[in-house]
Amino acid sequence: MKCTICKKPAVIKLRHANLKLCPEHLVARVEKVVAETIKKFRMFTPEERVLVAVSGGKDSLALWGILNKLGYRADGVYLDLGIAGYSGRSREFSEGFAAAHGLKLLVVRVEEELGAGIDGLVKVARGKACSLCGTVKRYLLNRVAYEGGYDVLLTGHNLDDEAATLLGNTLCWEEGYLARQHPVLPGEGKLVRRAKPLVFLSEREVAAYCVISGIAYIYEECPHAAGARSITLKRVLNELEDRYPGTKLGFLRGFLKVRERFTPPEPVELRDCPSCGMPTASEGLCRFCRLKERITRHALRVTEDHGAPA
Ligand code: Q46
Ligand code: ZN
Ligand code: ZN
Repeated sequence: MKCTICKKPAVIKLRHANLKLCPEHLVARVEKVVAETIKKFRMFTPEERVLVAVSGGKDSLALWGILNKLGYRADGVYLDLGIAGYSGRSREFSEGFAAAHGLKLLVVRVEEELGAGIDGLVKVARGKACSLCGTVKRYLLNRVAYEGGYDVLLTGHNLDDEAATLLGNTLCWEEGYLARQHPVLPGEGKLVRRAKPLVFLSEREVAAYCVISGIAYIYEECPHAAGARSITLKRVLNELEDRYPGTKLGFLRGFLKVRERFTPPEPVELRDCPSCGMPTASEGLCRFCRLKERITRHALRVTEDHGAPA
């Protein structure tokens, strides 16, 4: 197999792009796609302060590395979620990458902010682990970005992630979620702009980029991911992609074209949470503060039970 561009030995075949690429041209393609996506969707400018949500996985570390190479001013933020057998390792990879590249990494421990990590939270709160974790991550990442004065918060969602989310939202006709699915969401008040510069790159391309560039990342999946709906959606899309190359890219690109025809839902009025001051659509406490309260109440009950005379 030869590289479509230079005819040297190719290491990857990208059927959806009709390309076979050598290491050098794979790296060049990935960086070019990211640079073009940032410009096309006006995600941010070189003058703006960028914060990358870093998980220790291939996508976020590749993204951080690429931004650095492209000359953007990007710091990282790592949320230590408190997930046994996963958080410690993912933190090591994140800190290792930051140290090796001389980059600034903010580390936030969920347990310190919430009173418990995700493993503790799932024991006391109703809801699935990933849904609770999603609430905590969205809240803390936004708050860190806002308090740090960053212009934009980036996540490493790739094409496979985006296509799976889109399929999930389409199957249930989740109009609100569909209206908000876009490579860049503008900021407003205390909600910081969010963007996903890897959405047009497949998981395979990003993994190959990391291997070629010598980026060490965590291979293990979060233990809570087992059985998640997103994994089934990805498997279905992979089967389609195998048979009809370009399915995922066409699905996402087509959606972004027709999305403009959808009527956006009425904007939700946001208020400041009376406890933390961050924006919320609820009348009272924001969802994060409600979870925090639940954990505090649970901890108090446990202390009282243990402290009560027999
Ligand atoms: S970290 Fe959190 Fe993911 Fe683990 S609990 Fe689910 S959402 S799977 S990306
Ligand atoms: Zn080549
Ligand atoms: Zn709050």
